[in-house]
This record gives sequence, structure tokens and C-alpha cells, in this order.
Amino acid sequence: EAVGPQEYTAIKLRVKEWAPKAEEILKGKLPADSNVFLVPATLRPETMYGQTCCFVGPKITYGIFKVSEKEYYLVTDRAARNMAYQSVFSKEGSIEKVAEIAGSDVVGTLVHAPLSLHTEGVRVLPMETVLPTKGTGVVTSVPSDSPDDYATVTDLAKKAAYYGIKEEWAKMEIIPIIDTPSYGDLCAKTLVEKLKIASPKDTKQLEEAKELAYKEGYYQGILKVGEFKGEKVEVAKPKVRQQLIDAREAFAYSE
Ligand code: A2H
Repeated sequence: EAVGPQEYTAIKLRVKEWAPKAEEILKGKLPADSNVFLVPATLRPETMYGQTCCFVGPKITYGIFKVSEKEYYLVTDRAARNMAYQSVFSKEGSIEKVAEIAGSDVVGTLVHAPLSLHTEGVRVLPMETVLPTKGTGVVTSVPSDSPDDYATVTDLAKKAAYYGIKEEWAKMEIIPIIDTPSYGDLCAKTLVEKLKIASPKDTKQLEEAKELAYKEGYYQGILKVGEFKGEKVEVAKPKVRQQLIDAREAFAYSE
């Protein structure tokens, strides 16, 4: 755990099509021409090109919070309180929750993920290890560079029926986005295989993989895609972040 404030980038993933259960629950609760965004918090904005899905905790209860007349965010109550303090909502300090929904009812929703090479959209999928007490309780999935995300999508694809999802939602193509000298251009896959991680529950090895992937990606990584292709991750990271913020597709979030 980090000491002192953690500076995240909150990414806005716009709902394109709700899962049937969510549609039913939210009926009549949102203005017709408004947009709802799932808002994951990330430490690696430069990896957003590689998003293949978005995780929610199936047992976590989320709120849908009004940001402005036309914009709503789906996050935990805890994150909404932090956002209110950080002046994310247009009405200073106020929190207006228009609905509550379980993560499991959001699974299957199609969202547009900013910068993702999957421009047609990605699906919301369940991740048992999402902590309700960290970030926004929503995690965007970059299986090329995050060992946790790689282990989870692999598990979801294997047990799609058990999780009640379509196998293809967990099998979106994993496109290389960052090249590294030690682990190649699919850093997470390489490390998960090297450390023989068999499931998202292999917490100890995943911790090690995460550490190695983070250091290698940050200090040695070179972007392979996007506007900053060829640049070092260390240099490109703040630029990608600022670009997302300027485009109003992300905002600073700390805790
Ligand atoms: B990171 P820290 Cl490519 N529960 O984003 C579990 N994990 C969470 C979470 C929650 N409630 N909220 C955020 N996270 C994840 C990208 C990424 C991340 C990559 C590589 C490593 C990585 C894509 N997923 O994180 O404990 C989010 O995943 C490894 C550290 O606050 C977020 O950044 O340090 C990171 O954990 C925040 O973790």
C-alpha cells in the first residue's frame, strides 16, 4: 500500500447499451438524453489503448450519481463522497444518487472505453477481487500489461457459463501496446506464465508479478501505439493523461 495520497486518473467509460437487468432496474430513473459513465480509477493512463473490458465487483452495490443535467457516474458511495469533496460534481459539495445497482446486474453492459483500440466498445465483466474500499470500485481491464487483469480474463473465458457471460466478451483480442526489454510486448501474459499463476486467487504470485510488471513497464517500457508511439512510458504517461483530461474523457481523482 502506498503511503500518502494516491493520485489516480478516473476514466469515463460511456454506457452504449445496458445489460437487460440494468435496463429494467434503471427504467424511468434517468433523463432520456443523458449519459451514464462507469468510472474506473487507474494508475496507468498510458495503457488505456489496451482496454478489453471493464470490471465491477459482482457483490458490490454501486450508486449512479448526478454530475450535471446530462451526465451521471456509476461508482461506489465512498468514491462519490470523495468526488464531491474534490469538486467533481457541478453542484458544489452535493451528492445526488438517482439509483442503486448491484455489480452483477451491470455485467454484460456495453461501454465505450476512451483510447481503446476496441472502438466498437467493450463489455462490463465480473471480477471477484475488486476491493470496494479502493478507488471507485470499478477497474478497467488491460490484460496486456496488468497481471491481475490477464489472470481474470483468462479465468472468465474458461468459465464463461459459470459466470453467466458470453465467452467472446472475455476473449477480446489482446493487442500489444507497450514493448519491454525483459518481458516483451505482452508483459502481463509473460509474467503470469513465468510465475505459473493459474487463477486470480494466486494472490502472492500476482503481487510479485504486479510489482515486476509495474517497474518494467514504467522504467523500460516504450509505447507501440497511439499518438506517442515510440516514446518512453515515463515520458508519455503524463501526456496521455493530460490529453484524456483535456478531452473530458478523464479527470484527476485522489484518495
Ligand atoms: B491499474 P493501488 Cl495496466 N480493487 O489500472 C482492485 N484493484 C483496483 C481497484 C479496486 N477497487 N481500483 C483500482 N484497481 C487497480 C491499469 C493497470 C493497473 C495496469 C497495470 C497495473 C495496475 C489497468 N487495470 O495496477 O493499490 C487498477 O489497475 C497495479 C498496481 O491503488 C489501478 O491501476 O496502487 C491499481 O489497481 C491501483 O492500485
